[in-house]
Amino acid sequence: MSVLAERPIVELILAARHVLLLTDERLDGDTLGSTLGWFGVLREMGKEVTVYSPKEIPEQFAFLPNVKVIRTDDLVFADRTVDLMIICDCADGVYLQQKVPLMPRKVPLVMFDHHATNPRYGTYNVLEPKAASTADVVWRFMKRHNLPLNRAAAQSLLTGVCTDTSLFTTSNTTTAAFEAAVELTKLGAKLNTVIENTMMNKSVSVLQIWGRLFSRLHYNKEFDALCTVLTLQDLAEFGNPEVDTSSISNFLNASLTEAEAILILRESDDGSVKGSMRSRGRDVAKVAERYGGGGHKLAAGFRIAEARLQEVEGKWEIVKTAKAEVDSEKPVMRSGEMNVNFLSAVQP
Ligand SMILES: [Mn+2]
Repeated sequence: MSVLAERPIVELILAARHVLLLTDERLDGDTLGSTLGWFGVLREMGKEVTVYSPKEIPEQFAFLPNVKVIRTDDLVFADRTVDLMIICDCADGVYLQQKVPLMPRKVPLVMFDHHATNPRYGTYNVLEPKAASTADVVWRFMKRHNLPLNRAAAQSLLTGVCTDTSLFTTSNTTTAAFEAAVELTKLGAKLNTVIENTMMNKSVSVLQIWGRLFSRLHYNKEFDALCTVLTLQDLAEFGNPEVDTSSISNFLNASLTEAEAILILRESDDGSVKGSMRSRGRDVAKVAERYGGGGHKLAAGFRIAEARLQEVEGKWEIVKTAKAEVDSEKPVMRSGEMNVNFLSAVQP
């Protein structure tokens, strides 16, 4: 988008008195970093700013500046003074369909993102599908329009750039992402703070779970992917530590060259099974979309509701739970569309 084409967005931001910032449901360094980057800039501009997340913030992001201002209660949507919404790094905006009707009046939504599958659901959309992170999309926008970046905002944005590129190791890492990182560092953002808090600081129990997942790795010929699984029972055995599956799939994708794709299936305490996919070439977003998910060509995910993982004769399968079977009118898994066995077999 040109500077001129973005003028209406800048006018909205300049005129806004109370901005509601929104994260994605899937909380990662990029959605939080981009959102808190906006928080710093908008506060610097003297605006009232409320930040909302549909989920509680994982402990690993406690280091982010201003993270404590993030609210998770729906009351934020009842506030009459909100006159602008900004959402960052949210590929579909689906959760907003429940939240926007709670608002007392119509408020424009500006969306910043880099997911190629994004349907441009905002009133205004700044979408760069080739960008390595939403954080660097946001940084370029702020730079183009001379918005006042401070050190706290820079630290948040740098976190987004670093985490979405696994510290500049993924193939989606662009020159523009490096440029953003250099400029943000000049503003006082610390790279080592990001590394220590996102790549390092693993507890013994988390590494033991990583070990269990590694021990289950299996090359799946039909899918041409390395697969592994994580069950709720595994987590319980190690005292239910917070485990970030995407960092495991990033690590495996960066470390293993035997397969083109990585798939981690994980039971979630909401009764679903989540799939986290990474690829070195093949378009895994297309695969994820078949299962109701989405993402990027090389990094995508999906969620299968009312399901769990089960080992049957040495093979892991996604099985429907009783609730789903009762509601047979609406099958969770449609046969033909969802051949789960070939995706989840993890034993030779
Ligand atoms: Mn992102």
